[in-house]
Amino acid sequence: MDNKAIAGILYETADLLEIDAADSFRIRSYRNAAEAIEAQPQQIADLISEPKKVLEIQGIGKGMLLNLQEIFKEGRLSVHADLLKKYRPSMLDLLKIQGLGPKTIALIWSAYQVSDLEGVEKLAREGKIRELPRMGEKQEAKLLKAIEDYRRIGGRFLLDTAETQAEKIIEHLRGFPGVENVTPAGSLRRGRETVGDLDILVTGKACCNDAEREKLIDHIIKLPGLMDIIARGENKVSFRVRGGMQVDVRFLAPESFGAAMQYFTGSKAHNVALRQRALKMGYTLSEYSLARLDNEKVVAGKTEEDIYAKLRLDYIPPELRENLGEIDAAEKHALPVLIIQADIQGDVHMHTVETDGRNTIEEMAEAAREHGYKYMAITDHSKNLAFANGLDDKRAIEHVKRIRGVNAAAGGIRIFAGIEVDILTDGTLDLSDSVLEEMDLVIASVHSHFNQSPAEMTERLLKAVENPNTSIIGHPTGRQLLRRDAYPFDVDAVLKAAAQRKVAMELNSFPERLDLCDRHLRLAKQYGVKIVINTDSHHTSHMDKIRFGILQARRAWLTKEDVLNTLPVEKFAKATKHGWA
Ligand code: DGT
Ligand code: CA
Ligand code: CA
Ligand code: ZN
Repeated sequence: MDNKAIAGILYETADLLEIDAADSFRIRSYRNAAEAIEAQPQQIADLISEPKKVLEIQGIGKGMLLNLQEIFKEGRLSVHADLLKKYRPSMLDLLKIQGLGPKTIALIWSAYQVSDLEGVEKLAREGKIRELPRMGEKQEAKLLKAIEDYRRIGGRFLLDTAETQAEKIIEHLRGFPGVENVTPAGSLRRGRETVGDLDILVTGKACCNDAEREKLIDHIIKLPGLMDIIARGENKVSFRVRGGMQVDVRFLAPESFGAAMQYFTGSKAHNVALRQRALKMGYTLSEYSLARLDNEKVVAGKTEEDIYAKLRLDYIPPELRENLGEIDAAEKHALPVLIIQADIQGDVHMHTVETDGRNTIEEMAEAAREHGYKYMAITDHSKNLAFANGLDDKRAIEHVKRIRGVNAAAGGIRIFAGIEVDILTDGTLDLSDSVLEEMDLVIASVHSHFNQSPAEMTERLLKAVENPNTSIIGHPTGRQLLRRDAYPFDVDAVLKAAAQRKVAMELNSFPERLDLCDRHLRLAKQYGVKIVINTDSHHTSHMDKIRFGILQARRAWLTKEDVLNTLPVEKFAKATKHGWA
């Protein structure tokens, strides 16, 4: 069992304990342990024989160790299994509904013995939810809206979930006789912020011969975590894995690999436009090849590069294939030189144990150095975020001193002393001006009262942009993918103001956020607003997530020049403190 699976059991146990109205301390201990295990670079499976090492992990005490030992010995956790027997697994789905907490779920269960989505929806439509204690018509209507939202976004997955699943499949097929290449295509390859189903392409000798292909499919369906087979055909097998994701695996002959990559990478809109272009030029483009219309002679198919070249286009990176002008630009040799991860010189949004991070300044600095960064910034929370132990003026100043101390001792990396300060409801910032002035870098973020009117939220953000101490607006729209929509506000107005004041917008790389999104990033570029790509790391292991941000930046046609943290250290320092040149 891997760390993610263990964390999954512990998270579920915490949720079920909450429905069970257990002691809050106990609930938290499960959640803390789950978080710690999720963030642990080493597999617990490798450590479990040495209890001492497991106990060294912050957030795991003696009681939790016993639980972990039970998981490895029995393959299950009895607390978890008992709770699932007492309640219903469907309650865990209900918890995903925005605003439906464990207490309400428990209440609905005890009043109506209903525990599933359809059942709760029916109760709400019949006006039975409003009759429960502390509920009313308003809460009932909200619940119906939340169920609708859940249905709308349901069935899609975060980019990192899809990537992990793709890697598992690639790993499973590595070294299988007759398999040469296993490559993700579809929305994952395009780096879309969420993925519907996973498209995997396989080439090699094993794909070209019926008997061998059957053996290959027999092997594929032994994939750990495979739940059920949806379709098994000659050229394709489709199945569902634990967690609900559908996977389409296709088998291809090497001579048509490029054509298939092109076709199955999509997007559909890009493919349609490309096919029309091919027809106009006297070709037909399919998943097998690019061929002449008159004599069916194949002119390209082995590689994508050949296909684009034959269509007299520069190679179009997958992230741009959305039919948003890329074909025109490729024809005119006007595609942008997209930013790459190696352009990033520093990650400037991260938290430490001083607030809700899991590592120290030194540990974060070490990790940043390992990433090859020339600089970084520690930006812990401010006091408005009480549950994160946010800093007040006094602690913020002390923290700055500590950061400067570590910076002075650190070799090879510059550590900026920063803050992620809350933007309060009226647009003022959560710390005194004099304290903010002391900072090398100020990220201003909204973390509360997301339900203000669009006009109020616009005012709030404009005021934060106008504040002379603000360098960057953090995760500017507040969305959480598959969970919470962006708070509505006038994006154009805020971007215009930011361009004028030279306040940068963050691209937060956390797969749950990816905020700004690709569309808004492109808009920001049009307005002349610079972007800073950050991870918002709360643990050293989170710094890797920068790649998801890079993908979105590329989807937005951003180049190195559009992103401030590609600048060398001194230029970056100046740009954040005094505005870019
Ligand atoms: P998703 O799965 O919703 O995140 O998005 P995609 O883009 O991965 O879409 P998907 O899985 O339906 O198909 C993968 C690519 O294959 C798609 O971008 C274009 C191509 N494709 C698949 N099926 C069709 C089809 O029936 N017609 C056309 N024109 N293209 C298709
Ligand atoms: Ca797909
Ligand atoms: Ca598909
Ligand atoms: Zn934040």
